[in-house]
Amino acid sequence: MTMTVEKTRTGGADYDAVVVGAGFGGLYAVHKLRNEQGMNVKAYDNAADIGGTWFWNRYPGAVSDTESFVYRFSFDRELLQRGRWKNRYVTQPEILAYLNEVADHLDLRRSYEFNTKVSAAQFDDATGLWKVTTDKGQAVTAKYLITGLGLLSATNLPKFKGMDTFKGRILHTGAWPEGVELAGKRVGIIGTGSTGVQVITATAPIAKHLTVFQRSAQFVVPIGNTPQDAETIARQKATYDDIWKQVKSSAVAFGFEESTIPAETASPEERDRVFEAAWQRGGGFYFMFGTFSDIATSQVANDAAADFIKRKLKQIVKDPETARKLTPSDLYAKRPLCGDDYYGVYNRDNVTLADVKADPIAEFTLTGIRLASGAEHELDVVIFATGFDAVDGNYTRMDMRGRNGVSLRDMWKEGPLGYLGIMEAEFPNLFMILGPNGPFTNLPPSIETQVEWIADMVKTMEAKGLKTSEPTAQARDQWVELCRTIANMTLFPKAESWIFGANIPGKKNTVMFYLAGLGNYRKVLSGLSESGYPTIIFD
Ligand code: N01
Repeated sequence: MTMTVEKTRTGGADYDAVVVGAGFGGLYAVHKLRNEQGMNVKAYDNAADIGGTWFWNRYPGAVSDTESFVYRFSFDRELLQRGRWKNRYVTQPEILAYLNEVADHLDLRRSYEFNTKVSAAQFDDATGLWKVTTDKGQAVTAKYLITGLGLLSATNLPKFKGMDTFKGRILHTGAWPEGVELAGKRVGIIGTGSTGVQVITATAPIAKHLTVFQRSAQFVVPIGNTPQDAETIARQKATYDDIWKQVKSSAVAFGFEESTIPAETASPEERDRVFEAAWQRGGGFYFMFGTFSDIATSQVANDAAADFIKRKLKQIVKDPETARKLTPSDLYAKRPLCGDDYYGVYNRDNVTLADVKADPIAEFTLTGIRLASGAEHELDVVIFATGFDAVDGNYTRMDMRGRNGVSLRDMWKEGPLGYLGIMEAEFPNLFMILGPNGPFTNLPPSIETQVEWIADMVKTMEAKGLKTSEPTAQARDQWVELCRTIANMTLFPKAESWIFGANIPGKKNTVMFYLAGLGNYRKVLSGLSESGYPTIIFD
């Protein structure tokens, strides 16, 4: 790619667009606006380099539980054909290397200022520009503000008494430093979500002793990770056009055909046959969406899937008391989890399971963790796999102000709103990538969908000489209501998880996703652009 220096075309502005984030979303936005539309783009990331989520989440065992062939961008044929991966699931170092390769291939790095956090963004009614302020005290103006802040990047670090006096090391999986050595150490892990499952299975074989502090027992199926042979990869590369067509018209975009057969109508023997095949195949989303079509919507189907997993757990875990603690008591309706022999980990002599729902963490001592019962666990390292203030957490931690100084934090205090997961009323020319009420899928295909729609709208505005765009409050409210209605057709709101903000004390439990799938979401977006954006106010 030849080096060019773009000139700002927006009168009175420092840049045409500011992009925040150097993950999948931000990188693609810089490419679309700068490389394809010739805009002068300034980009920031708080991290020291490219990668977003995959820069920070370097914990042992970090892997994407989406299969390697669809955990990447689809838009660049050359990059697709160059793609390298060893296993069915792509690891964090591989993803980070891939995103760096994308950045170099598309010459994106030169637009970025790293180690720079955007602390505030304010829309100026008089100039129609955004003023973006960083933690280094810089302030720049731009017509468009594109935020690729990540769905899961504001870390949730619960506070426990005595944490500051603990003599060992405290780490959060979402801000993992270089050079951590867990081998031979007494390690405690708090949290058993997707991250917990990965870090637990990776740590158990190397730690001197591992204590898992489990608050909620989880349904975990095998991931089925295997080396991927050259023939399979060649076949995937040769059929990418068909693969992406299928992915983008599917619901969860994981690269498998979702089932259309309800478990409700299947016999118990047939259900078990299908669940067993899925167990052998591996994959969390596959187990929930590839087996039967109604696991997430029918209590009968959900119970059948849950019972199957519970039976497996009982067969695998040798100690009946540990098996009892590991058995979930709620329904199977959180983000589906998968792991590499997760339940088998608890058969190891060097692993202890502490049920901190029954016996909560009372405090950190100088040398470990004491539970309410008085039981003490001596530890050298405590790993918090306690998740994130998801979806809106990154937005509300920033000071964002739209028309007439309206604060996003105030607007979203009863739960985030947002139109299409992309825009917000009274916040002109703000385009969020994976903002609230967007699709719940394998993320790269949803990110591409959103960035392409944003770039199209920007192109239309530039061609017509328009200054601002924002959704009507009515369209936004209707979208939020639609997301609620769809969510209530599923069993997901009945389980307590970050998907509804239930993991953060004090956070209002609310719908934050459009759960009707990527295919339907893409139809909504294309319908809007083809009909001239009837729900958007342009100025
Ligand atoms: O976070 P989580 P995560 N005391 O919120 C527990 C994506 N992801 O980082 O269930 C004790 O799911 C909490 O307990 P409970 C993926 O979308 C993707 O694991 O609230 N425990 C729970 O067990 C995923 O869903 C990949 O009762 C406390 C855990 O901590 C999302 O990230 C890999 C506690 C948090 O689980 C988030 O997953 C990894 C407390 N005070 C993650 N507070 C891929 O493979 C919380 N917990 C692509």
